Amino acid sequence: MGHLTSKQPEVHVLLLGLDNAGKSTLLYKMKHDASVITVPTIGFNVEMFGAKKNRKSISVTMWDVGGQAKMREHWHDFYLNAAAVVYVVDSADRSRVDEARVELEHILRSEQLSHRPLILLANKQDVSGALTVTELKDRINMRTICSDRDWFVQPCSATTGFGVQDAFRRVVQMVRLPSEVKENI
Ligand code: G3D
Ligand code: MG
Repeated sequence: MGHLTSKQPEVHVLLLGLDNAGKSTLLYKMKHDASVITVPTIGFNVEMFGAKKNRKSISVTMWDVGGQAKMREHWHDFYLNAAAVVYVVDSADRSRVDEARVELEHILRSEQLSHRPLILLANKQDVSGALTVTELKDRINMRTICSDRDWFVQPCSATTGFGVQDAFRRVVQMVRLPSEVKENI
């Protein structure tokens, strides 16, 4: 459904990742520059942002779909219109990196998301002992699993705000507007 009053291009971005990765904290930090107390997301959170891309105003809608196992089966419902995927990883939880990788591989196999850019957020960098971007890139095997798309790994901390605006700027830079996608069909 378009907004009849506005010609502003709209893009939808998926914020995915395991439960407890920090997706909801990140969404609210991006939107309000505020730390909010999050509760495990049942269903989804959604926020709209204004941004500039190629000197045009665009609107970016970010969907934070609950990460618990029982919600993951609904992720594909949100894939259809997604212009990019932001995948959030808890860099401080070494015990779940493999689980995060397997889930990401599963997401990337989705037909609807083929060639969509992937921005991997190495979250919780404020925690001492967190995996660095380089370590995470290796553990997640980014070069191989993202060989067919644009990708970028951004370190951040959703609680302190470190890297959060950079992450948003990167998303805006990497998404393709609906008009650009059509031209390439
Ligand atoms: P989710 O939406 O991906 O499931 P949440 O994750 O945003 O609900 O965050 C899960 C927990 O991780 C929260 O802690 C939240 O405060 C914490 N968290 C999120 N991002 C960061 C970060 O960058 N650094 C640190 N240290 N913690 C973070 P609680 O204790 O409320 O469960
Ligand atoms: Mg949540």
